[in-house]
Amino acid sequence: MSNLEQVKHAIEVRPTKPFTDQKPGTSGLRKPTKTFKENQYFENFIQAYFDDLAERNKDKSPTLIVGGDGRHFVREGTRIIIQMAAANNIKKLIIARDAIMSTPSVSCVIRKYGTDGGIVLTASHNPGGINNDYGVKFNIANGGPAPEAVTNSVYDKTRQLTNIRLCPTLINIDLLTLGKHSYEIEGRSIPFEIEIIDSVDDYVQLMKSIFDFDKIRNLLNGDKGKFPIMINALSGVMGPYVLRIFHEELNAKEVVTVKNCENLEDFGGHHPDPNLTYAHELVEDMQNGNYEFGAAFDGDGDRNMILGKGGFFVTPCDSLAVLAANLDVIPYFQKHGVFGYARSMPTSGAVDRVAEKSQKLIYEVPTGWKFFGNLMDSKLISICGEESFGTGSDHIREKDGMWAVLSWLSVLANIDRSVEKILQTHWHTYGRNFFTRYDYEEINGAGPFSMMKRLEDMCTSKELMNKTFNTNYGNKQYTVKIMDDFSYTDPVDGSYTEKQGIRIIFTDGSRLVFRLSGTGARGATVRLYVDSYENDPVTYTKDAQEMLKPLISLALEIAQLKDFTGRDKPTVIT
Ligand code: VG1
Ligand code: CO
Repeated sequence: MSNLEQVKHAIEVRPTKPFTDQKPGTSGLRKPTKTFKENQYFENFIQAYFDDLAERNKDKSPTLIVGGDGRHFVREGTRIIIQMAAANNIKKLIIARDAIMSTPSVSCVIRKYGTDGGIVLTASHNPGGINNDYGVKFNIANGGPAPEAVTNSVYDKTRQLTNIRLCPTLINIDLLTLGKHSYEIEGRSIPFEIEIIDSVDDYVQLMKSIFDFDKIRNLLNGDKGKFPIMINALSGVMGPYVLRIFHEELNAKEVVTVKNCENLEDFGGHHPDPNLTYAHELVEDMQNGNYEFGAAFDGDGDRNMILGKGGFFVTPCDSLAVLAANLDVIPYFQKHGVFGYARSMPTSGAVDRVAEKSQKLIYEVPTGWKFFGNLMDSKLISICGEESFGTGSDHIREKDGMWAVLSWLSVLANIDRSVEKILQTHWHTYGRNFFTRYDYEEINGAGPFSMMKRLEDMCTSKELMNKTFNTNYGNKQYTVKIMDDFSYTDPVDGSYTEKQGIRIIFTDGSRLVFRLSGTGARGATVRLYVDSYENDPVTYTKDAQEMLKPLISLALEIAQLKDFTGRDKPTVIT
């Protein structure tokens, strides 16, 4: 279905004032929703992106994907992008039905349709609604988040912007009906095209080409009996994907209980971050022991949390390691082979053990999925992950919550029907990395910055080198081997990124990491990461918080965290 309107739409050049604070963080630009809606803040950022895109595509009119996680202002934002794209020489926009598309799905369709990139309207795990957060993320032609060279260049443009360009008469576009439309724009030699697609279809097709759906169906309700599971979408974007895959494709309505699968503009008040604190509903549901497996996703569907029976928690670091060790049960990897692995710097070294044993390469990159793209494009890695509940592979260039869940179900179908047993076996083979993350969210004032500055100075002065700390826990002692501010040189394009977090590495291999979050929209969030390796099997059943107590107290002491932040306990413990 294609229709060419006969009216010509005029381009308006509207004056605007530049903003100084449109610097994208770890994953796009995130601000309070109200900030985006006021004073053409959103329009300015989009215009700067189009200006940058024009510079990169001198001989070409780009085609882009547009979609968002359904939060407040995603649909309106999409309509603004339509008006602006038409006036900025964009050839075509491919838009998800109702403008709703998960982040992994955007990556999937950028690659499938071979477009020049995409715009994702999401603040991901940040809460949504008029009183919460909004965000904009740009993806490039490989389907992944724009690298810093691009986001820095867009940022430069935001600070010089004087005009925005739009076609104000391009209104009432039907975003609900699949089809193609074409519009004549004054002063343009080619028409402007819009195509509305069903992104769930494209994504499901990709999943069916990766996994053995028959085997997963058989796990859930087959010859070995029923395997009840619980999936909670936290009212984010994943609802339609969950219902389609579990209830339709896998035909497992009877054994797959779903919650919060209706996508709501304020996520039903949920903080759509799948961790033990914000997804406590899933934790409680699992604790009743009726489900063998549980999973939750974040607002835009790229994160996942995996739980076993009784609420047994799989840390994202272990999830990455277990999947890395068992990729050969998944048809996609049987066909394409497994290259190396990668993790973000704060992620525990569990996957490193798997790499060592299987003699594969392992890369350590700064926090943020954009750093994995080059490694995947160059076939250096097949799977990668972050401690922040992100796991993914080279099937796309974003982390992928549903992919992680289907990977886990594949492992459960092939290796052992118990999540906990899979972990125990894994630890007995590789040893166990105990890991925790403490988040101190939304701190006002300069404290967190002063704290980080002091830690940076301690790296420079090397004052902690070889220093031994006694702790109040038995006779546990730690001696500092390395203290530095993490930097990274991309092995593919040589790009250099610095100041990515303070690391303190002790002689026994334990690590402390301190970072400031780059995704918060108000105040500063301090993250403390603790990682410690044990290979004595009596420890494997121990509680991570108990095991890590000496290191945590040492971290708080070294950083003088309470003095700088005024907080005596974290907002979230993972
Ligand atoms: C956080 C996580 C990081 C993740 C990023 C985007 O960043 O730590 O691992 O890649 O969020 O995830 P920061 O800078 O706040 O620590 V998502 O799902 O919110 O796009
Ligand atoms: Co996300």
